[in-house]
Amino acid sequence: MHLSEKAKRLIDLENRYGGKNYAPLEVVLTKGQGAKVWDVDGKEYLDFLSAYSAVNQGHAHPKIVAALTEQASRLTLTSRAFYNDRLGEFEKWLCELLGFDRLIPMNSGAEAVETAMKLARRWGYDVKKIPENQAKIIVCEGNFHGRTLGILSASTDPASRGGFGPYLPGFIVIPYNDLKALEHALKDPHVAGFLVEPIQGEAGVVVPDEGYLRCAACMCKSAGVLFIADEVQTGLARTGRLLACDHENVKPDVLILGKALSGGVLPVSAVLSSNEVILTIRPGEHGSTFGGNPLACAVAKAAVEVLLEEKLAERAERLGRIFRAEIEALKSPIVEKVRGKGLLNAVVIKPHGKNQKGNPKTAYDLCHELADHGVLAKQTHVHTIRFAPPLVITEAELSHGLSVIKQVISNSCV
Ligand code: IF1
Repeated sequence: MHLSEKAKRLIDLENRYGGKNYAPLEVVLTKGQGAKVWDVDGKEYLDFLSAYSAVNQGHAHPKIVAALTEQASRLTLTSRAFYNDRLGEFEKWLCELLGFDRLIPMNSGAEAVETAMKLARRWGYDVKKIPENQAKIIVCEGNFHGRTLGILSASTDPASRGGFGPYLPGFIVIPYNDLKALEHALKDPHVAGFLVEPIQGEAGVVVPDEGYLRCAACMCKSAGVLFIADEVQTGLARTGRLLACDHENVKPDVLILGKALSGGVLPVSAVLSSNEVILTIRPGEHGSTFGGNPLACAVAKAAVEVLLEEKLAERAERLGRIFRAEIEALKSPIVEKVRGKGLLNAVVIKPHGKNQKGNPKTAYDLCHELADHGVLAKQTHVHTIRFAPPLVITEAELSHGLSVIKQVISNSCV
């Protein structure tokens, strides 16, 4: 990839002064609009990552930006020491939309997951009467719920977890998409919750068998265990329904939202549940300076309204089918598999040919070639490329993106 002096300088700055906890593709972005982004040299790209599904509504959505600027000039933060005129209205609106009694607002996805874990434990002690310090949460192999110490204690990914011990106890790890394993784990009377992604994102967009979520929720109910859906990535229209759980008509006991809850404008997350669960945490027992701030509430309400007004779930469903069908129709010898739901898709690439270093080409090499040709996507693990454009992508843009992707795949085989 050719880099301008300006791009090089900016990359060098990050490399020199930032922590090295990321290894980004060498593209330096400066502007975005809808499904498009531009780099500092004016080159245009189609964004097929959407900041890991945070920008479902598209970059710089006028309605969300208007809500942001209007509210920013009036009142941004009060802390929860006082009431504000946006939080209650937002809570009522979102709870009624999604059918929950209450919510706790947080900022990042990880904080919302931590909140859900604390709620599960507290509910386990107060309501289920699990003996003190014995509560357990069931999680799945290959999970990704964020990067806090609590969450990485539940992780099975050596890169997320390794070298950060000691770990928090109280997790039972079972294989994903395995109801027998869940049935067995639920026999433990100290289990408070089952925390699960409706589709595993980081694991490579792993879609469970049809019926898995419905059966899992049902089994949790019989066992008196909270079914906790981490919809931070799958939620809010990405998979072709407002929630991925809606595909199976499952209503989680605890729902975790983040990312697209703000359309990628601010970190806004939330945990939604029943009175019975949420009210187990009392004043002073949980919170955050920024959680529920008026700016976040104004932005989040606008962001979710955009999803509904523009029917972005339906759009994701329709365009997702086109995406998968076109990649499958290529019948490329290097495409092992195409999977996903709505506009959360992954293409598994077989190692093939040789890259500049003389090694077989992988998803990583293809992501570089895609970027050269104006399509931004990100590999996950070695062999999988995730494709998740903003849901506002037009059919013409999708078809242009697909022609680039197909061309890069085809050229890469020879
Ligand atoms: C990074 C992956 C995506 C998530 C689910 C909670 C969180 C995430 C299901 C935490 C976050 C991110 C974080 C991002 C990479 C990314 C990711 F590849 F790691 F898996 F999206 F696919 N639950 N996912 O996917 O939310 O605290 O980050 O707001 O760079 O770590 P957060």
